[in-house]
Amino acid sequence: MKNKMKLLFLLLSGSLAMYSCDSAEKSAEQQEAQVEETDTTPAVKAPDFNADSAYQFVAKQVAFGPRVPNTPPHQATGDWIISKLKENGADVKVQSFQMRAYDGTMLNLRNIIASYNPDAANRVMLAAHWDTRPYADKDAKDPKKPIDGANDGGSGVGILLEIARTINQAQQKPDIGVDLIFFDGEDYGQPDNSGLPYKDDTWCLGSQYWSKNMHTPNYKAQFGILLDMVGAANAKYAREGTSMEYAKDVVDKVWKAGNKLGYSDYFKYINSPGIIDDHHYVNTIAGIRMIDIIEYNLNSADGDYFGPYHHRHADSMSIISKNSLKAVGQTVLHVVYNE
Ligand code: AHN
Ligand code: ZN
Repeated sequence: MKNKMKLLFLLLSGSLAMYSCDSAEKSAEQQEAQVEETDTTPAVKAPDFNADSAYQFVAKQVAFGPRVPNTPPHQATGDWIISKLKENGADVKVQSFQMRAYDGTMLNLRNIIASYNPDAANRVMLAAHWDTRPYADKDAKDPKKPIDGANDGGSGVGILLEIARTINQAQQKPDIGVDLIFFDGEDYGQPDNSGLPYKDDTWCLGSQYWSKNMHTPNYKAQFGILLDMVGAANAKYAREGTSMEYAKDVVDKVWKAGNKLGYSDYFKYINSPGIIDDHHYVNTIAGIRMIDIIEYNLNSADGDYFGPYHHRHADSMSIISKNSLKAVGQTVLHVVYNE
C-alpha cells in the first residue's frame, strides 16, 4: 500500500506541476459558476456552528493527555466522548474490540457511534478518529514520546461533538438521519523506521473493524464525510484522490458548499494524491461512499503530504485556529441540513 501511495505521488505530482497555472484559472471560473448555480435554489439555513465551543472540545481532549490505546487518558477520553454524546441526545452505541498492532501489541479499542434520527432511511455518516499517535516519529526531538494530537485526532472529534451539540439544541433538525462515528486505532500504524518488514493495513484499525462489523446490520448511508486534521491555522483542503475515485459528487457538493459559505481559502479546487485513511476502508470494505477532508500541504519543501506538525510535538493547541474549525464545521452542517 505504501508503494501504491508513492507511485500515486509520482504519477500525479508530474501532471499537477504541468497544468497547475491553467487549473488555478479554471478553478476560479468553476467556483463562480458553481456558486451561481446553487444560489438559484434557496438553501435550507443551517444553524450556526460555534467555533468557540468546538475549540473547547479540542482543548478538553488534549487536557486528558495523549489518547494512546491501552492508556488511562485514552480510556478517560472515550468515556467522556460517550457521555457528551448521550448528554446531547444521541442514540449511542459502543463497539469494543481488540486488534493487534503492527508490533504485536494487543490494543483494546472502542468505536463510538452516535445516531440522530435513528429510524430515518436516508442517512449521512460523519467520522473522525479519536485516538492519537503513540510517538512523534517524524520529530527530531523526543520522537518516542506521544504527541498531543490537537489537530491529528482532536480537531475532527471537536467538530463532531460540536455538531452533536448543535443538532441537539437546534429548533430545526436535519431531515435526514445523522451518524457520528468516532473511530479508534487509526494512528497506531507502522512507522517508516520501525525496522520491521513492511505490513499492509496497519493504520485505521477501528475503521477496518467497523467496515467488517457495522453497528447495525445492513447499515446504509447516502455518503460519508471523514474529518482528519481539520483545525490548523490556514489549512488548505485539496480534492484528495481516494475521495475523488469513490465519491467525486460528494467532494463537489462539499466544496461547493464551502465556497458558497465564503471559505474558498480552505476548500481549494486542487487535486492531491490518494491516501489511505479511514475513508479508504469505508469505501472498499463497507461500500459506503466517503470523502476525506484532510489538510494538504501545498508548500511542502520535502514532499511530505501533510502539514509540518504531522506526527510531531508541534501538533498541539498552539496550531489550532477557531477560523479553521468554523470553516469545516459550518460547511459540514450546511451539507447535512441541505440533504
Ligand atoms: C497514511 O499516512 C498512509 N495515511 C494517513 C492517515 C493519517 C495518519 N491520518 C492521520 N494520521
Ligand atoms: Zn496521524
